[in-house]
Amino acid sequence: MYYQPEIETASPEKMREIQSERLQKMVRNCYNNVPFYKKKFDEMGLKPEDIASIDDIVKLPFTVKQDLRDNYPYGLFAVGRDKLVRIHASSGTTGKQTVVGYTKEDMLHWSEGAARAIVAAGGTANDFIHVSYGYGLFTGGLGLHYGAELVGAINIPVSSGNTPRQLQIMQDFESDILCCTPSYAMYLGESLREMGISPDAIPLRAGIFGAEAWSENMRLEIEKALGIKAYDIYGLSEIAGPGVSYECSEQNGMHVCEDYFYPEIIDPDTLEVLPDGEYGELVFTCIGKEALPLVRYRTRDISYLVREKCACGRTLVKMMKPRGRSDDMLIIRGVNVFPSQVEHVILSLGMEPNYQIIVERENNLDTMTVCIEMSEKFFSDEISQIAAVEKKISSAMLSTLGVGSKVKLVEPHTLPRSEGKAVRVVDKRRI
Ligand code: DLL
Repeated sequence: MYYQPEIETASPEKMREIQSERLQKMVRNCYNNVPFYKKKFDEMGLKPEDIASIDDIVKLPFTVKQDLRDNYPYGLFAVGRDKLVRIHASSGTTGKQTVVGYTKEDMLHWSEGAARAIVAAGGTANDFIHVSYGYGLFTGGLGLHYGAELVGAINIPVSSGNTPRQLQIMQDFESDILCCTPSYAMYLGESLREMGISPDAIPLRAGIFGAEAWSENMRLEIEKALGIKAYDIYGLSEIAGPGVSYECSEQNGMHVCEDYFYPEIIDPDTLEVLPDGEYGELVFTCIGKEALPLVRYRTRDISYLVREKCACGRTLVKMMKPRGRSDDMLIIRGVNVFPSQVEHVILSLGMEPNYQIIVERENNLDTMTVCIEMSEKFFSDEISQIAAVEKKISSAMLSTLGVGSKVKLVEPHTLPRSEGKAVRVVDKRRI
């Protein structure tokens, strides 16, 4: 039920002790080995000795993605080549990619996070773990891969792509737990249905899905399409990779591996730390990391923290499903819109989660068009009512988002499918 009960169910006092000790060590590492941090601390008149416990974290400066870009590729590393054992990088749709590095110890801690996630999703040493996250510089594939091996489970490193082959392997190799993005899980479910295979015919029992924001409704769709329990997993390459936090049997918020990755929620404008339960920007400090010890890294992800003992028995603080990223947030005629809100409306009206949001500017005015794919059934049964359904979705969208949008129902299989992270927004204003 737990992978490391001594940590996952530790008392708050014990956890603070671990965090305080690790933070002090980390700050010394930053000061002595990363010129970028030494300069920052000196400018603030801050010495490593000023950090005596985890409460002193608020004295430390923030780090942002641009700092990694400015110091590309290895400028923020605290160790030399002799201690590094692995490099990963984030795809980086804008600007340079972000390069991250790990020592042997870092690899172990990251793998422990992924192992905790697998066990929390019900995985055991007897399970076949089907890893369909991409392998390579992206942390998804290799993150779950090492996690599965640490659990002692049987890892099937399929990587992404070739959907019919994925389904064949799932059936023939008896995969128990599937690991991929939620949008790819949905696509696998859709392909099963098209091939006339019942979800009961595949042995899968659970899935560990993350790397992008997904709604509760999407969880229900996936669970139905694949006949499994769907668990969320969160992570980012700058901090480690998948397994920074993970869901348990309660499927309600992700336990943060706070012994390695200390979370805070801040107001992105004032940079003040917000109390538990309030939405804000998630910030992590890599208190257990040697190679890339980032201090108060601003993730841009919008979430909130819950610090109650969970029914699963874990005491680790929970972060609730990220609502999206502050940089994914669209501002449509002055109104803030998250793609996840659009997804919520679409799914709550019984449509399938194949949609794309297109934002344009006409005569200096923002316009938002939501293209939603019809299911085969809908397409044949209700073709005469398309205009009425579009109107219904559009008015639901207006009342939820507070801004008008055009809704366009499109034919089945006309929107692009993704084997990794889905592209939900096409913002032509920036092109
Ligand atoms: O996506 C690591 C990962 C791989 C996580 C596999 C989970 C599973 P990056 O490519 O660096 O790393 O992207 C990190 O993805 O800041 C979030 O915006 C988003 N993200 C990751 N997991 C979730 C999740 C990997 N469960 C960025 N829910 C993060 C919402 C997520 N967003």
